[in-house]
Amino acid sequence: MKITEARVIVTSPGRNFVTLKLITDEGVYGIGDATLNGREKAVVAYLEDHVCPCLIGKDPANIEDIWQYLYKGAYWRRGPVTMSAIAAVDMALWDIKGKVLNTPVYNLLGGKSREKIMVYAHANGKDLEHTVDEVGRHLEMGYKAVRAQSGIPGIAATYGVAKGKEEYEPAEKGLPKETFWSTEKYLNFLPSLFKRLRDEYGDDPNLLHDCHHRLTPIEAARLGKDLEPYHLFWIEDAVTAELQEGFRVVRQHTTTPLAVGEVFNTIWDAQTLISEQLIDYIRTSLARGGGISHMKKVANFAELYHVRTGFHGATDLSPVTMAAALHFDLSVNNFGIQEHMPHQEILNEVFSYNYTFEDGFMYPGDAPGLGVDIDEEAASKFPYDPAYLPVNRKEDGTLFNW
Ligand code: EZ4
Ligand code: CO
Repeated sequence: MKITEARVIVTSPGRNFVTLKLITDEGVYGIGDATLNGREKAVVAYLEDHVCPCLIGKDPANIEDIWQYLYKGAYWRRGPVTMSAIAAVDMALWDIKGKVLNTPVYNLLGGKSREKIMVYAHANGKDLEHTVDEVGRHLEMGYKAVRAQSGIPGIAATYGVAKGKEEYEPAEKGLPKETFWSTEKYLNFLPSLFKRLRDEYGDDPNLLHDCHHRLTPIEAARLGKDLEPYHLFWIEDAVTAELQEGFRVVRQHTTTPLAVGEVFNTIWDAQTLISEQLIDYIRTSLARGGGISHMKKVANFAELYHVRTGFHGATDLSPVTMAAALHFDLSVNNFGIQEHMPHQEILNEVFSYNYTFEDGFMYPGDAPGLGVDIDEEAASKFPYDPAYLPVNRKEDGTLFNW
């Protein structure tokens, strides 16, 4: 079998997605997600100009060899653009292998390690009471785990809070929007939200929170300690992790579990974090971390150090990544939790998928391969719509982490 064509499909049903389709001489094809939020066209060019031509004529069965060819063969290693492109190729190859062998991808990854996959939902509100209501609404929908993000008194707009009734979508049309931030106001407010949530809903629900890279290690340590009475499932991205050793400070001070890694690209971004047991959950999605082949190695390495998976699953990850993640989550022993943000209804005009949600858990389905498809004709009706993630400043104007 040979790859005869590699097509990059850019479409915007509600938001932008980049999808790679690999077609073989036997008619079997596979698809992969190459969406890099706010930098989509860079991955399109990387794929079209530098990756697709090299794939023609290759045997799609040799997934590991093709992965290494694209990683080592480029000489220039790592980075979000390169690794997103490699991830898309890798997902498409696993999809093809599953279709050729007529079996779902989870079967190729060692089979089922569990029956169902716990997912967490996003609840957010403009203020504390609104957020409490939204958490309740998601618990009523059956979710066993809910992430709570709230508007903060004195801060005009913050990460994770939706403007209208739709799901939170940070990328906005036009040039990057600028928002303003106060760590002091945030740290003073947040424990009161989780106190109120425990008072209202008791000890059972798994509660999560995303700090979105806005704290220093010692600030994260304070937050972790303040939240200990409310036993969160995790705090996410408490600190940016370019300096992996920074997490030692957080870890020394708090028993609140720590999750990080949605912006990581390879194992080398997490090697110290994992081997020193500085985190509890690794969040790198298959789309950012070079696909199934590389993230399988990361998960297996993490397993040695009691670190579990908790993959990123926001709306900028397409149904292809969601499906691939569910196959992966079902198969690895050290699965922890999966993020789940439903896509907009209109996306269903372009993508079809087999995964399902029921009572707080998801299932990848048993279709051969990943069980996802893209309707290219429908996709062409939704042209690329440039959008950027916001830029964040402190109240005095200092450029800060968004
Ligand atoms: O800001 O996916 O946990 N989820 C997140 C997301 C990210 C977006 C960036 O593209 O942090 O909301
Ligand atoms: Co996050």
